[in-house]
Amino acid sequence: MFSDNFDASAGGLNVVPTGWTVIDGTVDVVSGGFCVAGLCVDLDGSTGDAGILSRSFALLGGVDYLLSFDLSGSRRGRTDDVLITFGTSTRFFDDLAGSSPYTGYSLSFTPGSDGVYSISFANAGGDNVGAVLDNVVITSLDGPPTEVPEPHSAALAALGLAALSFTRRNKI
Ligand SMILES: [Ca+2]
Ligand SMILES: [Ca+2]
Ligand SMILES: [Ca+2]
Repeated sequence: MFSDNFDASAGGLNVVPTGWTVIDGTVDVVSGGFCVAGLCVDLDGSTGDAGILSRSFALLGGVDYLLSFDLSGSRRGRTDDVLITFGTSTRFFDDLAGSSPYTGYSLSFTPGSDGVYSISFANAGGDNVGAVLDNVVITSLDGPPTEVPEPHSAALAALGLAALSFTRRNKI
């Protein structure tokens, strides 16, 4: 339902990637060997105050969502603490080594109700050298019903009704 490889953002120091919000501090949009491909984000900008990269989404209650992303160490020797959040789910990288290669990580979240929820990537500290982020993707594990091809809809609906009546029978 969402993906951004940052390649459409403008590169530069202390810039905000297109469509994102940077709270309290700055990030850099960098390129070349820092990235999986194209452009990516150094989570600690160039103002001595690491940013929190954030973005909000309207999500449906009860649906399982998966946030996945590629995260690398700073590639400049320093270690970094990085906190990732997705709704109420969190994932913390404690002393992520500068040499830690790009790795795909994920974080799942199931909203309790329909609403607007955020993802955020926060690098601790502010030495202008941060962990590097590329390829942020959110998928809905349940899949929207609109993706079901038409001819199968009726059959699935019938199956759903059968399951419902089965459930009801079992409750008695
Ligand atoms: Ca990229
Ligand atoms: Ca930086
Ligand atoms: Ca740092």
